[in-house]
Amino acid sequence: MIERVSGGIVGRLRVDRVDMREVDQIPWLDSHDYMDLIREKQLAGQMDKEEALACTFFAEEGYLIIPELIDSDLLDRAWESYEDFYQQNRGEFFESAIPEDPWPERYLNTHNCVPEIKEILESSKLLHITDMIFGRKTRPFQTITSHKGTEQPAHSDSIHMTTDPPGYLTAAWIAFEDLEPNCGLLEYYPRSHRLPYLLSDDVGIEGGEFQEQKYDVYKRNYEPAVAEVIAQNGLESKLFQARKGDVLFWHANLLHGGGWRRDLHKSRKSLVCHYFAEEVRCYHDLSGLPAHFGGETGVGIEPLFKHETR
Ligand SMILES: O=C(O)CCC(=O)C(=O)O
Ligand SMILES: [Fe+2]
Repeated sequence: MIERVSGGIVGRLRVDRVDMREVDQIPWLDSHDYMDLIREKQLAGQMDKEEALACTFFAEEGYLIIPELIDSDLLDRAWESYEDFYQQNRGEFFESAIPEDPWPERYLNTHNCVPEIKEILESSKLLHITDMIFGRKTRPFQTITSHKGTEQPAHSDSIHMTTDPPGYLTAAWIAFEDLEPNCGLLEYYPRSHRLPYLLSDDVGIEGGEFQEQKYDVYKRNYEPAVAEVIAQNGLESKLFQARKGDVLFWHANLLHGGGWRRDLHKSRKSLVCHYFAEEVRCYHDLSGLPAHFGGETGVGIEPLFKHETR
């Protein structure tokens, strides 16, 4: 369990900072003295001014947006290959349960089947930023490709992709097209990464329960607990109104999800790349099992999240 000390008030969000005794364990941008550490790197010529500003923003807000980071041409090639793959393997994809929804469900680890997706996952443009965020080398873990918004309720990825020490996960969310506001944009809660991690034990999910009940117990215990954290701390969300090639990186503990798909016909072509850092333990907190690197190739993701009519 990480010990935390209260660090003050920012808006209505209480800011917790990890205890200094853990500093050599935790990601450098999570430490109390991240400002000094960033300045030291800059003075040592290991980081330019733009990178220092990006690190400061990430440390404070828990996310970072880099416009047009991925080349349009690579995105077009990757999506074309993914579409071909989808057409040839439709049986592996879950189709939407909602008749008026024209889009298939998400697909896991597409990089194992579509070389251009692997090229994006492993691109130096992304890895340069994730290395910088971790202060360590990055270990690419997983990709999720989607034609549409997920409407996934707010969560921190640390319940799904956990590290010991905590915080050594980050994700890059990449838009393959200019997005329409009604498509169910990515929704995130700035600064929520500084709140305590909420893991299975904290929400009363017992060992073995996930194996038996799968996401029923997650929905019953975890999601309401996150909703309560949001309400209690008065967290306000932002929507990622992305244009093609824009990338949003989020912190291991930043709360996020998929916004309301007001117009089911609007696509939201996107890719999420999840990254761990090297030399940390990587596991799945809900089941207690080690993270499965390179595994579960090409698995269509069952629609876990019901479409909301608001
Ligand atoms: O794309 C979204 O709407 C959310 C995806 C997400 O939460 C994830 O991949 O970790
Ligand atoms: Fe997530």
